[in-house]
Amino acid sequence: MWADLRPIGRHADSGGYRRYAWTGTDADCRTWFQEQAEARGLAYETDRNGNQWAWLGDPLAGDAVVTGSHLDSVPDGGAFDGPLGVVSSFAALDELRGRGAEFTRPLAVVNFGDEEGARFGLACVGSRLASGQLTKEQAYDLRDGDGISLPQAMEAAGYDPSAIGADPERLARVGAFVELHVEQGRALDLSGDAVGIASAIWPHGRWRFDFRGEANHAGTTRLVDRRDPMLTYAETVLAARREAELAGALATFGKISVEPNGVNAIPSLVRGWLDSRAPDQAALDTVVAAIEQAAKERAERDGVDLSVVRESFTPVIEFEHALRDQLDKILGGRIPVLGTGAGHDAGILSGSIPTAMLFVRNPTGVSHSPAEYAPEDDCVAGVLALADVLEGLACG
Ligand code: HGY
Ligand code: MN
Ligand code: MN
Repeated sequence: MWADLRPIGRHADSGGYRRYAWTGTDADCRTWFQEQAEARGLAYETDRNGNQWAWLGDPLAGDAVVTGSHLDSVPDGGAFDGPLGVVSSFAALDELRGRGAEFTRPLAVVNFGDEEGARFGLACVGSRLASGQLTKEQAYDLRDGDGISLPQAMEAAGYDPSAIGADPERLARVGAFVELHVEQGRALDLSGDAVGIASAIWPHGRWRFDFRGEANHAGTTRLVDRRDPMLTYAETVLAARREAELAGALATFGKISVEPNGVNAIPSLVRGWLDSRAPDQAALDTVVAAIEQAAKERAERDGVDLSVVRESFTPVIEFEHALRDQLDKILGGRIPVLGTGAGHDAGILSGSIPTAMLFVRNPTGVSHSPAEYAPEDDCVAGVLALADVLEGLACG
């Protein structure tokens, strides 16, 4: 399975993955998922929001145990973030069949669409739509960098965008959703464990800062006459680091767009995207407000107009204790329980259905990078732990 998926969307130069929502690469990932489902005799379907489901047993029984993750990536992302959860779900099913497990509840493997939000800027679109946290109207307003709207992209990929929206009937089928994911940090490496259980997800969001100045000639405009938005942007990035340290939070400006983006032209517009996360809402509010304030003050000094728009936000997620403790019990109570700053579909869905997460050790902690890696024996440990959990939940 892993070898079949590996080449899809991998960029030869960087070795990173470019699997963006509703592109040809996304279609290839979806074909891979459908083939894996059908090869196992699972009933395959795509829901109104483009999430893929592979069912064993009666989906309408109402207490299905569902596992899976996402296949899309950030720009030049790693091979494991998302795919490890989907591959491990099919492999865990194979393991359970090998054990001769008798299922007393339906089982499903799911691929949630557009988890990373790399193309349209909003994280977890598939699960947000299904759970009603993103309305059809809001989704219709999403645009990619070329101005293509989400519905246009879906249509071009052969999907009917008019049907997107909350899907309570589908979520009512799910009794529990367990997502296995490569850890995006080093807690398991430091504790010496191959597998961990998630406790919570930090509150986190994405804000777009627009710095509007005045385009001008780099070679003839006196410094005092400039309204250069690049200066304001630069000061804001440095302020983000200072304020994050002060607040015990995280702040990253990882994406920028410049107009006209010419070497010899003072920009008219600089757009910078802030990703900020913190252990609690108060710290997150403090750090973002402080960064906005620093940007405002510098913008006044530079004669630059500033606007800030929050494009994506996920409040703190505390995974349901009953299901988390069930996983802990099934796995023998020896598995560490750890928090994370990374967002996941299991987090988005936790308000609608019981959800839980298993993490697999990432020895370097590196993620959202071609260098992301998890050793095979740890991945196998993850599959076996997931198989134990699914057996404990669906074969009881
Ligand atoms: O950004 C995140 O936390 C996740 O990878 N979508
Ligand atoms: Mn990710
Ligand atoms: Mn992920």
